[in-house]
Amino acid sequence: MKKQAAREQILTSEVLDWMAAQALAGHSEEALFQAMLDAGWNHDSATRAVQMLRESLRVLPVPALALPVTGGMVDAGDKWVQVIHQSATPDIVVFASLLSDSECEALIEEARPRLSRSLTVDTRTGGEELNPARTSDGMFYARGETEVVRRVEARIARLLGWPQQNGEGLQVLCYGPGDQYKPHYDYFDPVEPGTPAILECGGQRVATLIMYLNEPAQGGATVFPSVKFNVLPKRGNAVFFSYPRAHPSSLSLHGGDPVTAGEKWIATKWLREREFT
Ligand code: PD2
Ligand code: ZN
Repeated sequence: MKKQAAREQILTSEVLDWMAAQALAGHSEEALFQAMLDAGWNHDSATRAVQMLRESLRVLPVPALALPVTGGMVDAGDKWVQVIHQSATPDIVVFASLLSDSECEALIEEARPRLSRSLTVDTRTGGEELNPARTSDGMFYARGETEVVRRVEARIARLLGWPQQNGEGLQVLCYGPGDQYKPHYDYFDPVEPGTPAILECGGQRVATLIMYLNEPAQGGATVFPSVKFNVLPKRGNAVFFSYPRAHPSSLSLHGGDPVTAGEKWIATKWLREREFT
């Protein structure tokens, strides 16, 4: 880094990524702090940068498959569920028939009249914004809102050993032809100014469960570009993944490929560190 007069610095994701790469390569916080000062950062900006680094590399407890897999099956309380894929780093589990056809139907039909163009949480402000990277329609169920939602939430809590209160309400999304969800991380970026306000209710997102409510005629795979793994949408199936660090080193980058024919319906459950209110 080039030497300049000490000054206020804006901490960008790029700078944080550079710091994280150094930290993960074994450089101490003290060495990084000194490198920031040497590069012309003032004391306060460099202190804040090191705090952000600590926040984004903090290892959080995450949900995981909580039960023994016997002959490829796990007991989810009210039914047995098949595990058809398991991999580590990131922890990814694919379930077959987590939901029944009638549960998928009910989630779609109760969501349909309530759909509107999807918004995402704006981490700059803590509010919500239209997101061009996500061209689907969506809605949120309140936690425990319907009998089917309660049944599905109980099943998820048991499978993943994570309290129901630590989950956001189920989000249902409908993608039409051409709609997609470009690759992104589901955690809230610690660098963004709106993130502290978002974390006040429930802490970080630590894991995601995407449940497929139907099968698009073509396209719409969920993709994990960092680990070159794809999941094809199949009604009732689901993909779970966790991210113990709110940082790209979690390898949890994922997206929804464009739907090229038909519609794709999913329900997503995001799991938080603590009770989500
Ligand atoms: O629809 C998907 O496959 C998808 C991809 C990426 C959904 C989400 N993210 C999500 O709901 O966070
Ligand atoms: Zn996502």
